[in-house]
Amino acid sequence: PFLQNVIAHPIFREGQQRVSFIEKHSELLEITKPKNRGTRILRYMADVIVNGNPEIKNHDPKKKFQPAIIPAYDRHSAHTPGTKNLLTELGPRDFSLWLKDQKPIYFTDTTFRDAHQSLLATRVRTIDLLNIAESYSKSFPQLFSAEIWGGATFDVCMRFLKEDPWERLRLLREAMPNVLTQMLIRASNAVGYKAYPDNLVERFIEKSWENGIDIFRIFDSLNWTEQLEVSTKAVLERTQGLAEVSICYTGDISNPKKHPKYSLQYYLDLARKIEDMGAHILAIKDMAGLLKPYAAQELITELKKAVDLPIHLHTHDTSGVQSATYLKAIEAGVDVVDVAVDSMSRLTSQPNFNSLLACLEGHERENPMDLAKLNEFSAYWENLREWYYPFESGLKAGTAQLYEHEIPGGQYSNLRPQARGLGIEDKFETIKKNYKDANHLMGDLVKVTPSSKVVGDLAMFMTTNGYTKDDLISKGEDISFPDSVISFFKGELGQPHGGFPILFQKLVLKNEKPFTDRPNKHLKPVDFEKEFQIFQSEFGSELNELDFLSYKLYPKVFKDYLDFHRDFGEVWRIPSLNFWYGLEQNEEFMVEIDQGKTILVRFLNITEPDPNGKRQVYFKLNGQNRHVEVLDQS
Ligand code: 3PY
Ligand code: ZN
Repeated sequence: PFLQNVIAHPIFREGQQRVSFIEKHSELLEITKPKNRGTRILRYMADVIVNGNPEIKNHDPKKKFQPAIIPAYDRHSAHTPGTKNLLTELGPRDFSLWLKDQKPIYFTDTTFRDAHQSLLATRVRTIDLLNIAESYSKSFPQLFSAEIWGGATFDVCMRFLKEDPWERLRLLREAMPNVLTQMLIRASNAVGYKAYPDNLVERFIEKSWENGIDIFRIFDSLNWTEQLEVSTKAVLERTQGLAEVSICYTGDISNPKKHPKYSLQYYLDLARKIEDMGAHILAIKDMAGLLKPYAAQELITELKKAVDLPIHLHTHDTSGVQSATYLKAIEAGVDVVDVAVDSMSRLTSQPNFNSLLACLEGHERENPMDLAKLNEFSAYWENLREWYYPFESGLKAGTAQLYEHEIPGGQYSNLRPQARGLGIEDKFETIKKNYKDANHLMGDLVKVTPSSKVVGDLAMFMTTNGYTKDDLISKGEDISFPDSVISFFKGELGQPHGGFPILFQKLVLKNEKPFTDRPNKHLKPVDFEKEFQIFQSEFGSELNELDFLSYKLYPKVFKDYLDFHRDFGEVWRIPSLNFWYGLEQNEEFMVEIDQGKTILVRFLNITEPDPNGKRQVYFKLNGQNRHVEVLDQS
């Protein structure tokens, strides 16, 4: 390696300096360990060929996939300046004033995050997002923002995709420098399912900004403003990004008799509190798609009177009528709406971007864009979506059943695999009914991660044990409830609007005492300096602060990810069809293992298992024969 360093050095190659060359260039002695990237990729592929990807169940090996074609763009042209450039120029406060003054309707594209979280259980991999990111941001500089991060992506990246979420963020940011990037953050629960110490959430926000996030959509799963304040303050004080603070919408303001708890007044009061916190944008986060068209008209009209903030509307099209909600909201003056490229839209995802654009042609709030080009992106996603077919939820059409169960879009697509894991997929109808009953037992909650997960856990618990709502009440004293339900009733996610239902709370907690203040107050702050040192000595000095944050948010998931990464390397670079389904005999594929450095892998053949169950998998890597030994787990 030392000789290679010398020979590769530009000065040595040009032959300009021979005397004291080595003494003057101490970097020649820095011998980096060979990375064995190719070998690790072969190791992963051999394992998938022998044992399959553990995430893929019941794959039909005869299934044919079509290529996903990246819409053409000029690689050498600069990006047209967009909203990101404007934010840099104006700063967040003036940007917010600018937005409020705009007549055209603006669009946030959620395809890179919520759409696939809601349709494909968050499984879309970085490589498939990155492949079109530059083309997309060059084609649509008029976008308000692209939602690319946060929500469930952080966890799923590490847990199932074996990717580093921070790397995803940096890569997408680099590819989309002109439009605002957006993330979803669960206030004091950050991108997790429980409360974290305040200083951890604050540091997480700061690092998210430094690594590429512009808009922080902050929500609390119980709409508890005390929780929203910590994250909002962190965005205002530690970043130059936009604090977009959310009201989570539930119930139905157009039917106050059926839903007295969540009235128009409730939402207006929340909005005023959010404005007082110093938010730059108000989001209406309709995570289940319950906001009906005429309710949206009323809500937006009244919010516009109540607060001076621009309003950003988010919904899920589970009912099938949410484009009508957008039309009414647009006519009532909403500033931005969330949409997804058409082949990734509707059902539990966002309304259809392409169709909405077409419908608004000639409208006084039209924001013209190149629809034909957008349709090319839809074609990319249409074929790509099929690659992820094992993760589809099975929902075929919009459903009014939503108004009964109120399951958020992002949770719906996950509920079926969860049920499958518990062996109760055939009871999906009962699960939905139990979800509704669990919600009522828990006091009719705002249901969004993580409160929705608690309701889902109780529904699963009822289904696996055959309990009805009445059973839980009559036999509750003798029932050990799921941990997440106990934690919820202890107040560990905060205080719900209207308080806890006391009787059921007592049945769940038995003799434990709940607390009534912010759960984060009970958590010890992170001692960053000390804990980071311990982290590095335990896991490796090459790990950085971002790894440390991933670890603090998801200790076990991070440890597993790290072990996997050490064995198999940067698997995010493997094309998705090969990552999920392996390779056919004699099939080959290319992997860019570093910028401009590509390897060519061909799968040759595989031996029968030896008496110890081991198989040899033979490849050609850049023309050279290689083989990997794998234990057959079958
Ligand atoms: C999330 O928290 O991940 C959500 O998408 C909630 O709607
Ligand atoms: Zn959503």
